[in-house]
Amino acid sequence: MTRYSIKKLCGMTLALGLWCCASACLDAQTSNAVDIKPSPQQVTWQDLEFGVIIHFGTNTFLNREWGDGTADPKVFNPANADPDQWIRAAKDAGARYVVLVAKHHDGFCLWPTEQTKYSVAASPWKDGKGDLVRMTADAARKYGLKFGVYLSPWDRHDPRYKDSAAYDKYYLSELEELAQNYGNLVEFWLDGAGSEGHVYDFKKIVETLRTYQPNTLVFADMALFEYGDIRWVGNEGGEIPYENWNVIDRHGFLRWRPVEADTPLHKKHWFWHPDDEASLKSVEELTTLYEHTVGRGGQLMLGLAPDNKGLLPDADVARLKEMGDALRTRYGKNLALTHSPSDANTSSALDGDADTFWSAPPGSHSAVMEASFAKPVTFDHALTSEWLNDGQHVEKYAIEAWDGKGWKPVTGGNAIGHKKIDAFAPVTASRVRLRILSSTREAHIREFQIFRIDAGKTSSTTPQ
Ligand code: FUL
Repeated sequence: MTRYSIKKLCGMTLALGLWCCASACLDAQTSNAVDIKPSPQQVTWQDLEFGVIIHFGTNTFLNREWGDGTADPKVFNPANADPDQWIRAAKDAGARYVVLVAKHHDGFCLWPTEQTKYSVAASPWKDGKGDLVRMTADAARKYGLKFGVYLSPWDRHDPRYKDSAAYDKYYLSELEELAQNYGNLVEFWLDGAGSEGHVYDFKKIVETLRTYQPNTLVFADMALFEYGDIRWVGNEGGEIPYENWNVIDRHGFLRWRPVEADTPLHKKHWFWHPDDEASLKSVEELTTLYEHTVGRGGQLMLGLAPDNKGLLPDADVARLKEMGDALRTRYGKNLALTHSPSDANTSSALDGDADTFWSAPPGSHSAVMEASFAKPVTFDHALTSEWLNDGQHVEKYAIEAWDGKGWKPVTGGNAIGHKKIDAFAPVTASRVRLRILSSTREAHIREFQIFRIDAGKTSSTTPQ
């Protein structure tokens, strides 16, 4: 049986490695990269764009980020644990999926597992009869969000952790409970923190997951070169470096690996801490996070932390709503919808419908798509989205506006991918065009949208 030892990896180094490696390697890999497409599950997941990850456990009651596994389960006693409130707040922000940390590094389980006594069953909460995985899964589904779980491989409580084979057995049994009893899981989070040097049987872990959950995507920042369906961005700051390519190599395993950027709502704090209002991110920071993650073709995973009563603090709930309102205001009025009549192909990218797309001529490697308007429109942001089912093809693009005499550059970049948001100084024009300057195959554009967001802002969301 193949076994793997964990090593935390920075995805972007390897991503860049694909595009920058020596010529023989580059030829072999890029010719294959063009052929690689996402699975239907990855396509569906990428459309979710924005999720939340929820941390709640003994740490919440002990003012800790990383519990050492010695906390008495009796400290876990929230007076009013209310996953409905958590999920409503996440939904207000615009999130479409939720991952619950079912077990963090301290080993304490939020469901009444039969595999250890170190769980909510040993706590006074609901007289040991509660199940937070069940409550959170139910709440997520009630409000239309997808549900997934995080099960920390690193376990600082369980004595079996010292013995890899015994611990694998334990971990697999925990996983079987989660995979069999809580409905469809959208994502399974394998966190590499703390596991350096430990050997896990990941092949078996993923096989077991797939037995019960064939559609779950595995998030992995560790040595799951063959299996990881989602890659870690390499930082916890909510920043996806541009350019962002979906097909990247991991130790010779070239796969479609979309990126997820996890970052907490409170700076550097995944768990709740008393008197921590000052670390709450501002609305501006949150919209920037969105634009530097979703706006660069990846997924935003925002960390939420219920307090020791089991509720998200009022300030967090209010901030999440403000974030959602700000995003709805910024991207709620797509000026491209007011375009003059055009051919059906072009309309498919200007119609605000992500299920239709414009196609460049078959076999082409460059093409132009134009939107014209009866009256000039003023805009300072553009949102472009590539139809990825057939692979990621656009390598270079430009957005241009007609000034009455000629086409003038507005903005541009290389990768588009799932979504690309560009910000620029306001432009007024009655003709705007998207030029695909280079694509590996003919380009497919789901959406080309323009917005007037903040007059006067000139900084680009794309690092130059
Ligand atoms: C990290 C963990 O060590 C943090 O505590 C948190 O759970 C974060 C989402 O992942 O690796």
